[in-house]
This record gives sequence, C-alpha cells and structure tokens, in this order.
Amino acid sequence: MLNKDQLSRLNEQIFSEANVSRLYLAVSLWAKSKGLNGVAAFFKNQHEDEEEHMHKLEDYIISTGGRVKFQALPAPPENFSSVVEVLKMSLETEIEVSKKINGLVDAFLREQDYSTFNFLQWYVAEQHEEEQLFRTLIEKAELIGEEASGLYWLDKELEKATPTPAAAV
Ligand code: OFO
Repeated sequence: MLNKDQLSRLNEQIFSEANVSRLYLAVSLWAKSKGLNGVAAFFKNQHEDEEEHMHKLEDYIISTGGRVKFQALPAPPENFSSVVEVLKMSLETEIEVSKKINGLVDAFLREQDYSTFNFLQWYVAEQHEEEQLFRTLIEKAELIGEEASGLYWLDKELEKATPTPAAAV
C-alpha cells in the first residue's frame, strides 16, 4: 500500500505524462495543418505512447488500493517554428521526464518499496529509448535540413520512424 506522499508523487507523474501527451498532440495538429503528414503521424503516435504511460500509472495506483487524482492541464502552444526545433524541444522534454522518473526511482528505493521500484523500471527503459530516438532524429533532421525538398524528405523520415503511420493520423 502506498502512503499519502508516495501516492501524490505518482499522481504528479500522471500529470507530467498528461502534459507531454498534450504537447505531442499539439505538435501533431500543427504539423497536420502544414501538410506535414509524416511529422503529424509520428507525433500522434508519441501522443498515444504518452497516454499509455499515464494509464499504466493509473492502473498501478488502483492496483495498490490508491486513488488517482487529476490536475488541470495548461494549454500547450499552438505554433512551433520548425521540425528541427520541435524535435529539440521533444528531446529537452524527455530529458526532464527522465529526471522525474529517476527521482521517483531513487525515492522508492530509499523507502524500500521494491514493488513500485520494480514497476518504475519500465519507465527507465522507455525514457532511454525515447531520448535515443529523438537524438537520432535530430541528427538526421540537421543533416537533411528544411530548405526546399529537405522538408519533404524530413517528413518521410518521421513517417518511417512511426510504427503505424497509416492509422496514426
Ligand atoms: Fe516519455 O514521457 Fe512518458 O514516460
């Protein structure tokens, strides 16, 4: 069973995942409005992944007999300057999320709550993958550039990086 403080930490993480999820949805909609369907599909998929991260935490809290507490979400931006900037912003966002996850892992280990510590290992691995994905995409995007046909190829690259491009937009 989680104590009040532990519950509030996990609920805070739900808030963080929900924020990231909304941010990626906003990026997807921005890209869609620009006709960048590959970018839109990629970020829609990222949005759905973040929703899943949120739901996993909700299910875990419920499984311990705890209650999920939602918070009001701030509105994400509507406009973004470029695909490269959006990828850089995403990497920064994921680095911040990783720090939060590491903080949780550290606290639950210190409290000898091995069950939650074990549950959080999935997030540690997931964050590693996401940071790596955005790093790779930034490198590619900087190589391809966004001038002339570069944007077209960049859009295709992000489409390729999406597990289910057709269903994603
Ligand atoms: Fe990548 O943010 Fe969720 O965990």
